[in-house]
Amino acid sequence: MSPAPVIGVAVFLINGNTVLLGRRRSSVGHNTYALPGGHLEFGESFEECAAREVKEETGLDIKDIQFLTVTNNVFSEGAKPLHLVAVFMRAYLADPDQVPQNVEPDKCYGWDWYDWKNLPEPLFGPLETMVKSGFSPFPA
Ligand code: IPR
Ligand code: MG
Repeated sequence: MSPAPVIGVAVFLINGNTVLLGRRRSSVGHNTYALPGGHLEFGESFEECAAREVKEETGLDIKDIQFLTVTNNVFSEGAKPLHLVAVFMRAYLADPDQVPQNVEPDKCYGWDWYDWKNLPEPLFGPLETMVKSGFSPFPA
């Protein structure tokens, strides 16, 4: 039987013209650059999940958390099929002087700020799809 779809909340944490990305150590999307985020827990709002995941993964506190869009991602190839509903949020640093920490080094090689016009490669699949479609997380 196919596994149930999973819901992931990903956060475009915006700092000037840059966004925060980390290279994944996890098996899904291994070595790709991804936004902070993770699985939605029972009863959580998207905003609560965004704040919790960013804190758990980077130690950062965020503010002005807003829903941007949702994408439906089915990876049927490979040993472990995955259906990921990716909920994309936007947020800002609560304290602009706060520096990201690699709180979960088993899951990520480290966090850094990347210019939106000069993103690293390869990007995590769902993020790459959005970037290629011309999506921008910055306010119009
Ligand atoms: P966690 O919850 O460990 O941060 O999960 P994630 O970063 O692997 O993201 C969840 C979506 C997955 C299935 C790509
Ligand atoms: Mg995560």
